[in-house]
Amino acid sequence: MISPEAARACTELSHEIRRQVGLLINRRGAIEQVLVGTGRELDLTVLSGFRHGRRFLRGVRLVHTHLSNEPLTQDDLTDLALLRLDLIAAIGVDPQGAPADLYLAHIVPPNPDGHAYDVLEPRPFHAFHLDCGQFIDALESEVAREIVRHSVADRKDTALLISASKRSRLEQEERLEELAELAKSDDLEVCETVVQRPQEIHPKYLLGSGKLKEVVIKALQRGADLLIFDQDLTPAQVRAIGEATELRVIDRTQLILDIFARRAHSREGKIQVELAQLRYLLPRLSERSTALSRLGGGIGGRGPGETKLETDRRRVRQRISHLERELQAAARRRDQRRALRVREKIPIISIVGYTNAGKSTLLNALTDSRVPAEDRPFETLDTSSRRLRFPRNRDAIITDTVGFIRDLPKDLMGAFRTTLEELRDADLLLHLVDASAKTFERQIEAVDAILAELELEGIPRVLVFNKCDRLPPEETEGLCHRYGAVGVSALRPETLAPLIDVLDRVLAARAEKGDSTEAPGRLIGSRVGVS
Ligand SMILES: Nc1nc2c(ncn2[C@@H]2O[C@H](COP(=O)(O)OP(=O)(O)OP(=O)(O)O)[C@@H](O)[C@H]2O)c(=O)[nH]1
Ligand SMILES: [Mg+2]
Repeated sequence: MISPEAARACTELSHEIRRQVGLLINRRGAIEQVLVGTGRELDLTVLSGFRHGRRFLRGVRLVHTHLSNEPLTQDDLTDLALLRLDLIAAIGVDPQGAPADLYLAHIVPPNPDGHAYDVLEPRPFHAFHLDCGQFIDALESEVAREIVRHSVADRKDTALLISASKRSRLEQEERLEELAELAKSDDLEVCETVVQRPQEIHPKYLLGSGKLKEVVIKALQRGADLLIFDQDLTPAQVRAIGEATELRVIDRTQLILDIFARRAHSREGKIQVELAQLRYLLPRLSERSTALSRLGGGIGGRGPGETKLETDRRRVRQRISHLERELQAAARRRDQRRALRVREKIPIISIVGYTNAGKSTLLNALTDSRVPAEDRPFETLDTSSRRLRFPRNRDAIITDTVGFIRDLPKDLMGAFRTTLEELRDADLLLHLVDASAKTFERQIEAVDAILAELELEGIPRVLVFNKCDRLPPEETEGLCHRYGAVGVSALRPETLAPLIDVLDRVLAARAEKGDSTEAPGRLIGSRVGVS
């Protein structure tokens, strides 16, 4: 650990000055730093200069004195885990200033019980013998093995979810549940959630620094490599939190962008997602470049980094305008299709609703189609249109489109504007709600808000509760009554008749108003026999 002479020198000095004395010792056994603290603690901020490099443990151990021969404190253990020290030891000081007991703790590899460290039984200093070099080498390889085993076993990134906001705890927890769904949908493992409701939001880290420590320790215990914040982070916050925790940091917007990038299949969908990603990236590039330009250097005071970032930014902007032009071209093609439909006077029903409400399932049930439907958010990004047969030679087109979510990221909303604007063509909006969702009321509000933002309030709307098979019939009835809505289960075609009836009546009324020569038809889903 340390030689009896060195230990004695420390305890005597401590005894004399009534302060803790600490030694940071590297793997070769050399003393890197001597620290002097208060009577109760040491300030370890100097350690932020020591990087881990590729190793898991930091490569230095801390041996320090405890004036009243007291055991390791919670702060000591927090420092151990947070700074990933090779180990931490306290040598108690006896009343004469000589070494008394030795207290030792070390980090343990990620484990199912979620223990971050192991605290050994205290022993008299002189009775304690440990070959530190060997011990730390063994520990390091064990940790490395466990980490590799973890990552090979599931191959998934593990995320820790965080919410720091002034909203109520309940609301934060609801939002974290949604965030967890999003994370799973992005193929991430969620190991833990952390909620903070601070008086004041910490401008640099969002979380208070105590909470941030807790986060790092939890991440360590559970083998998390990614932090996902429910709140939007500024580029500076992402950087600061990343540096303080040495973990990857993203926010909800970035997570949603990532899901969209995975799911975009059509050419237009891909363009829209790439646009959103570039728009998200652009301010972050400039933020990095100011940081780099401060580092300065280079001829004429312009660092090479900045020049590169200038080029990066220019390239990003060029790509953005290129993609925007492509989108406009696609929009023109769509306008032509629209003109055709208007000439044919085919009414359009658009299914809108919160993501995962069952929109694609309903489209499939009504038209006997095979649009992919999956129990995860943002399964659908591309608009699908299908024909619904009316009797007396009348048709309707029914469309299914990208789902909504609360606080839809601005960049996404912008990029998906063309898709969303297609909703303007609708003669009827079918607002589908997952009645079994705990937060369905807030989901309705979120959808209404987005429809208002898209200025679609003028289009007749039918509210439909889906997944009613999951509720007792009385509850469905009560809900429908309260909201003036129709209840269905898209998985059970036999429940769709009342909905078809309502759609029929609304469209018929609209047809009469718009074109009185046309007889109101009865809308029939091809799969659902309506007598
Ligand atoms: N129990 C039950 N599950 C349903 C019902 N309708 C849809 N689901 C399920 O809900 C999940 C989501 O359905 P989707 O049709 O993909 O939902 P969506 O609204 O299109 O979702 P996004 O495209 O991701 O926005 C799927 O697992 C469906 O099987 C229903 O009436 N009852
Ligand atoms: Mg869908």
